Amino acid sequence: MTHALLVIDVQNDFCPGGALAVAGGDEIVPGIDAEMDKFDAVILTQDWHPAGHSSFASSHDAAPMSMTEMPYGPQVLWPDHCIQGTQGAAFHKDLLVDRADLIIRKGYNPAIDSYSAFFENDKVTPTGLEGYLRTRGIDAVTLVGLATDFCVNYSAVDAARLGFTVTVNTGLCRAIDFNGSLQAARTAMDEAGVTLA
Ligand code: VGL
Ligand code: ZN
Repeated sequence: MTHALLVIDVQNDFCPGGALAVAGGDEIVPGIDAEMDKFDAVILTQDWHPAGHSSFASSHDAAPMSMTEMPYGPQVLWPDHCIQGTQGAAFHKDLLVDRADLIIRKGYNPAIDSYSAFFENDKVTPTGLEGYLRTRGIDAVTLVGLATDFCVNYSAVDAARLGFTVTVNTGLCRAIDFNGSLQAARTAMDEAGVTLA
């Protein structure tokens, strides 16, 4: 198999001190760096929202972590995070960004959030990652990064549905774990045929 390491959203805003900090988000960075040499390709994703993005609670006069209904379905309203060009959107300083073959940005469409590295939250608008993987002959992906229950989960489930062989290295992921989201994510990944290692 030709196997890619898919490093999801290891960005300052998801690390302690960031706008949407995930507990222990920074702890996984050395372990992720150490994995890179074991794969045929290293791909990073970068959450990359314009200011005033529709997934921000501040755009709806709503409380962060409340829910809203979007044309494409229910959406968690997040604190402002990963705004294009800001330090919060930058990768953690210790992540070996120079080792990446590809950096794929997502969440740039003001009207649609994008948890998955493959499709926006409408589940139909592609990011282009599927085509990149296929044209490079990559048939297996291992996911690591942030957050287990959102962007890692959605990316892993989509990869499995697209026919890739998918592993999530849970030791190199950390979760937001809000309203049962981590348990729901584990179930969704399991049902999609994702290997949780
Ligand atoms: C993420 C919430 C909002 C993630 C991104 O990377 O898991 N979560 N944007
Ligand atoms: Zn986001």
